[in-house]
Amino acid sequence: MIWGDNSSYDELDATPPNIIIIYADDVGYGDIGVYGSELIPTPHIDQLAADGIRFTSAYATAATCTPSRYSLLTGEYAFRNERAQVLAGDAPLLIEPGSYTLPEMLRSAGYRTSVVGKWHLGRGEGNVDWNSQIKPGPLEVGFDESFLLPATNDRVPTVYVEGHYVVGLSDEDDPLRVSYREQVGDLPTGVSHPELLRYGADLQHSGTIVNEISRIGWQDGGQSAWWDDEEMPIVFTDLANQFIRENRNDPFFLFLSMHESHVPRLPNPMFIDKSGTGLLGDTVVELDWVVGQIMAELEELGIKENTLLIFTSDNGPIFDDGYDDGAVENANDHRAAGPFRGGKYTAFEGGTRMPFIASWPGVIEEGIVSDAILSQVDLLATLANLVGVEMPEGVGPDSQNLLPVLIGQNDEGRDFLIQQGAGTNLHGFRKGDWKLIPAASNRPGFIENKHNSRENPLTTPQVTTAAYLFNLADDPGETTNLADQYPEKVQEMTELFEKILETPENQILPRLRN
Ligand code: NG6
Ligand code: CA
Repeated sequence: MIWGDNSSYDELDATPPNIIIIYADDVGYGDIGVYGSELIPTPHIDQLAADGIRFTSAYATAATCTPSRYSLLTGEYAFRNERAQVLAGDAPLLIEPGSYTLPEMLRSAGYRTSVVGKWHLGRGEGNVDWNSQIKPGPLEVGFDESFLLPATNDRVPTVYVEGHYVVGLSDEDDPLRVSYREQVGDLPTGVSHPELLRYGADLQHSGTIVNEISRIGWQDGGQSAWWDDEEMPIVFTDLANQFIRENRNDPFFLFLSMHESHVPRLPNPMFIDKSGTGLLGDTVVELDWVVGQIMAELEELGIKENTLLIFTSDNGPIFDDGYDDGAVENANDHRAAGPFRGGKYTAFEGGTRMPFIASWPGVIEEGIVSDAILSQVDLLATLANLVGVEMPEGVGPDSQNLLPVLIGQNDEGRDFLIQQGAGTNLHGFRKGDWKLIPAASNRPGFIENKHNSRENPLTTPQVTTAAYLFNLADDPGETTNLADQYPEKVQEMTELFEKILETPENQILPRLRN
């Protein structure tokens, strides 16, 4: 076996595989056919699972986007960095330039690296002028190329940024201005012109109207650069496939970070009414199409055998995240988080338990289902091992090398992991089949995702008074709180949990794994 011993591919006279991570936004465990979705057809993602391995206990580190992405790229739990929380669209870059990151690590192994799609990790140093060079950004933290929507599709600015520049700004006399404090310019907003909206929104999402949808924040000017939401999946897919084609003869890493099924949901007309569960499902069908396009490109170029393709998502699902898009009314009893409780923002399993599929024909056997526990924070150390890079001491402090697990050689995954809810104080802690939501995290935070709440989940305090303890083997839906019945278990797990809050997991684990 050539993997797992940090040998370099040169020594082994083998070609390192291309690596593609397709990262979905707010797509839940139960949104994917092979994970049990009956109302959303996802034939391509299902095929990917049939080609390779599918995990039932894979996790994002957090139940919101910015922290999960931060962990994926740095190998560090996001709660260790106070700034690693859902960022505004004009926030400065979250990852320190020069940090050790997943793309930087792969670059050191000779990979060409690209990120296409949603970023949401900030850029610049504050007070960004969108009309000139915007720096630092993805190019300063390990990517050779980038083409991105800066934050979320519900936040201004609604423009693409390629490398250091906004794409398509054409008029120097009409500069793009962006604010999260006050209205800039006098363009219609959701508040001033609700009659112009495709569908209504809460106050937070009632800023500047773009494509008949009001957004969070205000923008003015630079209209030639404003994106067309319905074209977005095609724009990203074409660019991703172009990158794949251009680099087919050399190892490449593509982080394709799609925005489906995040709000506002404006699928391309090709996908309208293609699911049995309204616009939420339609956007997942769109995402499945994207996955199919990438798979087809790999096949056509003859590089499928030598490509590790991973599909997963950044946090759990939510029906109503601020827009009246009919998601709740048309849900049709769809269980977006599958058998799990909660969803986006929550510390219950639905917040972070993700679909996670990996295919690498010839190495990963077909049709494996693994119950091993792994976290997206582990991809850094795992892929470092895969490409034969020895990581410097201290980097990726929470990242475990689970290469044998990822490629289906064994199922000795993690013993435990932290599942960060919304904010920095609400966590779940899974150890084996036990799941604790510690009393220590019963500070302001979002406990239950009601799927139709109009309270801002990031700021609305929901305080519970006691710890939750569940046994996931008997009770995957976290319905029965066993905390009173097993106080020693609560105590033991709370101690370990608190230790991890303070100490990089890599310093704790060697002892605990024995
Ligand atoms: C919240 C937004 C929500 C979504 C989320 C980020 C409000 C009331 N809600 O602040 O709509 O944009 O941020 O989602 O503003 S994430 O998937 O990128 O983390
Ligand atoms: Ca998300």
